[in-house]
Amino acid sequence: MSSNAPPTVAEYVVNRLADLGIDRVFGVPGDYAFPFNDAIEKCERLEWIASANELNAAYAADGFARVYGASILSTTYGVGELSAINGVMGSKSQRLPVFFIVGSPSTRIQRQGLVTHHTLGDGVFNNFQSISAAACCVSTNLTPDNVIDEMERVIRDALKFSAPAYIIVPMDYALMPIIGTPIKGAPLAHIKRAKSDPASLAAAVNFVMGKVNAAKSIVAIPSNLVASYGLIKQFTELLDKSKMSFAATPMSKGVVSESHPNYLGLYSGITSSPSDLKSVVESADLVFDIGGLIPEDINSGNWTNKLDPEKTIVLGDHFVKLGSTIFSGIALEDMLVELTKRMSPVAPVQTAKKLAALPMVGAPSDATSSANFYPRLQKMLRSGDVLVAETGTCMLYMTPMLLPDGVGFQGQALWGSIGWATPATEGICMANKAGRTIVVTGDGSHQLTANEIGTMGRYGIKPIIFVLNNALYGVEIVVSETGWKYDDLAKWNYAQLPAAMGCSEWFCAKVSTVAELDAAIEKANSFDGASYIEVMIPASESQPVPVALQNHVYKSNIPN
Ligand SMILES: Cc1ncc(C[n+]2csc(CCOP(=O)(O)OP(=O)(O)O)c2C)c(N)n1
Ligand SMILES: [Mg+2]
Repeated sequence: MSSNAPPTVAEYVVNRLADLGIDRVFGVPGDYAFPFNDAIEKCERLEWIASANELNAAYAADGFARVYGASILSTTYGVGELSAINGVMGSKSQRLPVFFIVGSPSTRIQRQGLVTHHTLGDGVFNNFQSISAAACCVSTNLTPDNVIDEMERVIRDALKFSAPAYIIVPMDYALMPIIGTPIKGAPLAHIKRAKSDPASLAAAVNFVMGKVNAAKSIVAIPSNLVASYGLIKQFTELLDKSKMSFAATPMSKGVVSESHPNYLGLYSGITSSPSDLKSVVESADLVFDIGGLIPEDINSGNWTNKLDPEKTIVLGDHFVKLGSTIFSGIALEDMLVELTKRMSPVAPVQTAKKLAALPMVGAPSDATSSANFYPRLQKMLRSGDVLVAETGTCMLYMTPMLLPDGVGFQGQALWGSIGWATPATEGICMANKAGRTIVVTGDGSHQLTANEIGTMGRYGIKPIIFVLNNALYGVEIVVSETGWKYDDLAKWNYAQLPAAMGCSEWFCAKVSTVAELDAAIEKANSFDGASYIEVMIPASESQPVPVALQNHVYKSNIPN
């Protein structure tokens, strides 16, 4: 190809996405995707990150998008894309723009009806597209003459709805030159993702300010969408100007620093922390639900959030709503900016109880346990760190835990697919330039995706990984009863895994006493490299919760 030749479809796609400032692609190669694999490897702005499998790649892309704002995932047709689907669905639930590129059999093969690998042998080539597209908010089937327009549409919609985009390209089209004039895009930070109807915006701002001026007590609750849309700065400016008190939910924990002077704690119904935060939020004259809170069980204390719809203003992604009053065509960003201009300081609200650091317990010779592990985890965190929480018992301990200044938090409360945290940590660590990435995972979850450690070692990233070894799917016992063999795990030697996967420079330890845990944390804190610490947790901790609480949580409280 001479330097003046137009790019191929594959080259155009990857370069147009690199314009967004995304600097890597997570994936697994495959023959139908070779034009993309080649184009990515040739693109100086992109690095290929070879994940151990497509599900891991999707989780890693999810993690990267949580910090950078968008990411790229590349798989082959059928077998590759279907393996990635669970991870991409998780990104859809978390509202993350992941560009999901799939290479498919050439149109020449398709037109001849030839039976090829990665098909059902029926000569049908479009039966997986609807499955993959269901995990996305926009999808496209590219050709040389639609690729320029289609890439603009796909990028615009993925960013506007903050959700994955599916891009499928037959192999022969991927290798053809594009037809038309290429478009050079802007970096993500310079893109306004949604625009407002000016009249709707003005009316909504006036309406909201009327409610603000009539309220004596106001609480704001940001959702994860504030982070997904890249609006943390705008939201923080609103907090600083208005002095509004705010609470997080499990899904939005760590979006704004928990040491912010206006921070109240974690609002999740009867599991709120501090516990009186539930009544403080629910008795406020006005609540700003920023982004749209998701009333999912874990995010709402098993549906025990009781926000009065007549006192809760939802600043949605493209609307503003209070009760039956709805303003449509309003970008969340514009609303935050306009309210910041208009709002004066409001009276703070307060909880009687304050969140505090966990008490440091445990003598050096004590066996490691949840009681002595989490205070030490909390103490080791420092500004810039991102704490990643896997679904399972550790999530229950970490969501109420107060985070030190400037510490981020990532979990998957809504989608809750165990195994997510290990590869997501890879993506988060690669995007997080501010500090360390520290993950806590249960052993059962880790067994699903532990092979991504080899990829972490290969690319030289330096996460700190805690694997809690109770040899059980412990949380399942907590929510049901002991004795089922299906909750027992194969007994792995976790601390030996990194070495077996080629991570020869890693600091690895298995700790079963408090003294060993303290020594391992001290080493990880000072070690210039990745650390992997296997912490023994007694299986006896995972006892069933009292029947009354089980009934409350899992039976009586389930809405009809
Ligand atoms: C993909 C997937 N499969 C199954 C489940 C059901 N599940 C939820 S938590 C859990 C057990 C987690 O065990 P572990 O990671 O060891 O954490 P522990 O509670 O023991 O600390 C399982 C199997 C799930 N959430 N996601
Ligand atoms: Mg376990």
